[in-house]
Amino acid sequence: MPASPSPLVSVVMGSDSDWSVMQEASRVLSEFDVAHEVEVVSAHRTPEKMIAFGKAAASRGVKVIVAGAGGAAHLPGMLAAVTTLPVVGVPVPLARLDGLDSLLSIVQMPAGVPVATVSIGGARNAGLLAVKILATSDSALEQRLADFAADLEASVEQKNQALKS
Ligand code: RP5
Repeated sequence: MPASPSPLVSVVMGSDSDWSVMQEASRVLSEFDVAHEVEVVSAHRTPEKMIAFGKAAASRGVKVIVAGAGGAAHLPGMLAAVTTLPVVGVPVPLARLDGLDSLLSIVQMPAGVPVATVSIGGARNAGLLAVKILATSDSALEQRLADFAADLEASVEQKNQALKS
């Protein structure tokens, strides 16, 4: 079996229970054929793994981290604190508080330690943002994003026409 290419994006989450949301990030990365990895890393339950993972990511060739967590969602921010890589945070909605707690935990970072936070449950956009970051230095990926945007536009017009017919 050929070795899989080394991952350019790390999709990480605080618990396996976040996967139902975070799989959308992985899915869109696959749609764009972006090599990525998926890992459960918890800021609270596996803090030492989380620090080691964040510190090693850049040297392993990872370019963007997409990190999702719910509740007291400290994972994206803590990873951002120990890496120079851009971190995209996904607030995962839990049964209580509808994800507002997750959003506020991720978005309200202190100056100097940014996390690019997407909407509650917005893992697909998080993956797309990672693709866009990679596309700044990859013209083939940039073209695929342009085609994707054109398809999106066409699909809106198609639905508009269907509505009228
Ligand atoms: C967070 O706690 C995880 O990101 C998850 O969203 C939440 C609940 O985890 P489980 O109790 O379902 O494992 O750290």
